[in-house]
Amino acid sequence: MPTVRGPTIPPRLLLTALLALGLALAAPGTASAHPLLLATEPVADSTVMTTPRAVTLTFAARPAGGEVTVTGPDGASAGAGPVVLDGAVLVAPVALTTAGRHTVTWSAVSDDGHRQRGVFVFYHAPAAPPSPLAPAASTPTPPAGEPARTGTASGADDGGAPARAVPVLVAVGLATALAAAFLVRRGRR
Ligand SMILES: [Cu+2]
Repeated sequence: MPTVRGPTIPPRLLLTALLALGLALAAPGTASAHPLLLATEPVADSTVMTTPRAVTLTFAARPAGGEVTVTGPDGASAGAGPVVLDGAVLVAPVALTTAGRHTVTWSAVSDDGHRQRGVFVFYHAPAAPPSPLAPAASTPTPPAGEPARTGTASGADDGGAPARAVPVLVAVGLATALAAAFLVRRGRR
């Protein structure tokens, strides 16, 4: 009766097949390590009324390196310093002196050496023409001796301090609750 033997799969063969499937699914994981661009600031195709000091590109994972060039409507570079990698964010300092269409050309390198490239534009439409004599009132002047930081970097730092206080409060609350429970138990004996 050959039909009885047909559907019976040896457990060892099934295990081997499952392992092979697992390996096949795990293999493309290297492709997902490529830095995926999540967001940019300014947003692509947007119009900015302010005068940003940097163009930032946020990736899903920290790239091994990257390059960003920003050019103004006249084709001249709007770069104002070396591009730095801040975690998974590429920060390109800029000095926007001309209103109009700006082009951001970027590339990012993943750990395996593969390079991804992209281009996007944004439009600079300042409410008032930028003047070096009238600094923006909203921009605090860093104290002398402290290096100036980019908007994104300082924003992340500012948000970090209160967030760190929360686990401490939770820990104190838990310790108090445990001590109270312990005292109640002892009191009942
Ligand atoms: Cu790759």
